[in-house]
Amino acid sequence: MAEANGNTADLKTRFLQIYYRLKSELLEDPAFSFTDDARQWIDRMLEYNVPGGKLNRGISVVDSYKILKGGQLTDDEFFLASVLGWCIEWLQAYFLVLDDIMDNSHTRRGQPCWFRVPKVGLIAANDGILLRNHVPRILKRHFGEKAYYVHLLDIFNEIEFQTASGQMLDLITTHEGEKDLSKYTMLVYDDYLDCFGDPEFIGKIGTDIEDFKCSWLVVKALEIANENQMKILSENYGKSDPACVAKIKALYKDLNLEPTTSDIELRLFIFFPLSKAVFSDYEKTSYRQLISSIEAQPSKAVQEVLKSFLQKIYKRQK
Ligand code: DMA
Ligand code: MG
Ligand code: MG
Ligand code: MG
Repeated sequence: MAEANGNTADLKTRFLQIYYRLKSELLEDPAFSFTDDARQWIDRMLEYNVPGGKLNRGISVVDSYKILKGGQLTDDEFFLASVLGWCIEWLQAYFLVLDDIMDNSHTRRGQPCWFRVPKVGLIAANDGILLRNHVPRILKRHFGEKAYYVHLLDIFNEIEFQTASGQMLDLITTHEGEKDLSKYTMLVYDDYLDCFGDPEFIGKIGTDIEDFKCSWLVVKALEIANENQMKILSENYGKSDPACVAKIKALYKDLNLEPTTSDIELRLFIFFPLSKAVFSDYEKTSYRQLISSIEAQPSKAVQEVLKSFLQKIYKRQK
């Protein structure tokens, strides 16, 4: 019963050890006789794409299981929860490898995107498919005999469908925006850190402005811009020229769309809520709304799981 009673660093180390076991199992998969070159390729591809993120998603599975069980996990329970957590990390790696190709991105998790690595290129598209196919192989090996096996397969299919549909919306919406920027409304926006996140810290260089993405920032800017600012938006949004990108970022700052992060600003915000902290205001209101819908959940344990997710992402900087 010597489960992860230790600190967060221990938990992460134990979680990572399970990744190495899963990787070796895949490299030795009896269903396919890999050549040494193939094995090396997969090994390098997995190392490059799977374990290098924050691991929030994967570790959340372990944390949630602990909350729902209401106590510490046995070694077996910890192992199975971690395997499932790694399946989510594998799925995320699959989405990211393909997303970076589609978004023409430069860096991810502090290194060049996989498709930008010499001799990888569009082989990355097949690597993405392989990553996705590793998930059911891992599930079959570790959960194949469980009564709930089919439910696990089903939920991964559901998540993939939802995400791919979301990706499609994100991608085809840019065609609409190119035709008419006013089509970008609050019903269709996405991302914030892409523009104001520090690339050193978030491990990736944002490309939403260049890619004509319908982000929260451009939607809000369209809502509050004056005629002159509107002209700047329509002339510079969606262009890869760094000078155009800089003009958009400067405009966002003029419109007070940058977050207020210092204590002083936050205190000012509390006393003068009408100050122009547009994003921070929005972030706070959303947080309160989420907390009240979580508290409307009948199960206390489910409330706790959802709150632990929210704590991980509220005021996130990466
Ligand atoms: C899509 O969003 C990401 C996934 C994994 C569905 P995005 O392109 O904004 O992500 P990122 O900013 O990390 O490239
Ligand atoms: Mg992207
Ligand atoms: Mg994307
Ligand atoms: Mg993004």
